[in-house]
Amino acid sequence: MARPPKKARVPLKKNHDHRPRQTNLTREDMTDLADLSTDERVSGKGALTRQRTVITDDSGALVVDDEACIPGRVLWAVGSNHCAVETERGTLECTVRRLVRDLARETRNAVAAGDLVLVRPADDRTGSIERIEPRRSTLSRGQGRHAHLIVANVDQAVIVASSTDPPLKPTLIDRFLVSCEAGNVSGIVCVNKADLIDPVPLQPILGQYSRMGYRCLLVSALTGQGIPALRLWLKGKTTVFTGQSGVGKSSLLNAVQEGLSLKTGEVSSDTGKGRHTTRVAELLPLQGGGWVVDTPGIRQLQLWGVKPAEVEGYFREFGPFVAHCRFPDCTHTHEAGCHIKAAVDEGKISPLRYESYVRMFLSEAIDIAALEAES
Ligand SMILES: Nc1nc2c(ncn2[C@@H]2O[C@H](COP(=O)(O)OP(=O)(O)OP(=O)(O)O)[C@@H](O)[C@H]2O)c(=O)[nH]1
Ligand SMILES: [Mg+2]
Ligand SMILES: [Zn+2]
Repeated sequence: MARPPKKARVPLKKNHDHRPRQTNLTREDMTDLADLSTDERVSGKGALTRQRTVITDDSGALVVDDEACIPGRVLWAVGSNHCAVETERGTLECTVRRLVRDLARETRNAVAAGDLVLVRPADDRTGSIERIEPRRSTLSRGQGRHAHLIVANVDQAVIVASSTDPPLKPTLIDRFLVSCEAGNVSGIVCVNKADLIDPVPLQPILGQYSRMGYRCLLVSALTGQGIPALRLWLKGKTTVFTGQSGVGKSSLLNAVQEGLSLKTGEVSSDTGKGRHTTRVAELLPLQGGGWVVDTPGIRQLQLWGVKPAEVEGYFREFGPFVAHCRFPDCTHTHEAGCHIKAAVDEGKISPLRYESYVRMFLSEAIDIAALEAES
């Protein structure tokens, strides 16, 4: 028998996490201001004590009026309060209930493409998201003190890099792989623009990922090389395409399925960088079954929710060696008796991967120190 709902005190997002801007208000700022006038009761003791009593079920999920709500899946979301949700009544354009937004304390955006939600329809075109269901996987990135949730509930991520133009950056691939591991998403390494290079020098890099158990593919959206294999891997799954701007994520998706007609853009001849052609992460159905999410390219990937000491755990190939380091809290950066460093010297761990590890370990440590110094 279902247990009765219970009351819980929950902390909410602070009202003023950042200094309010005085001018140039964007549409998002306007909705935030409109929210301030709601009648929610807030403790008078300042932002730190802002809490509210909510009704939850056994699993801690918000109790909502089931009769008035229907389940759905977020196809795309812009900011925290505007999204499209696919439901049995068609696609509804939705806002997000204020409490749901306030409960998303860690993330800048309350909802993301792929989120499973309960919607209260207002009419046959619009509605309001009343609850977000627990996520089985996420892909997020840090943005200062907050996370930006890129996508939720995907099975796998195709980490797209280009062989050149923009140049291949193995350390960025490693960052994406760590981010996938941390979010419970299975990572696939996909190097695009195979038509522009001699593939031989690339083989050792792809080989290193294959040996670790990651699926890898050298493809060309232009010539179609590798596209049938990619199509096969996407079938029946929900897959996000992620990577730097200009590597060809949208072009690959267009090659996988004619008719997607995603907008693609030139790589700047001055900077060698993409121009951020894709603006919003959007869930799209595949004809053969499955879903894909095209995402805007990102320049830098700041990890989220990964402490420096946890980074080693996301480097799969370190597993057999870490327990043998002389010091149990070895950071594998400078310590004597470090078996990770020994494995690098003996050719058992790739020096490129080790370099990525050290960079990630140090940058996470620096980021955390900076945030602590700020507060
Ligand atoms: N030569 C070659 N060019 C490609 C290939 N794939 C994509 N391009 C070109 O690379 C440029 C960028 O492609 P997009 O598909 O827009 O890249 P994106 O990763 O979606 O970029 P953002 O949306 O900005 O993140 C375009 O000019 C494409 O024509 C390829 O396989 N070979
Ligand atoms: Mg794109
Ligand atoms: Zn060590």
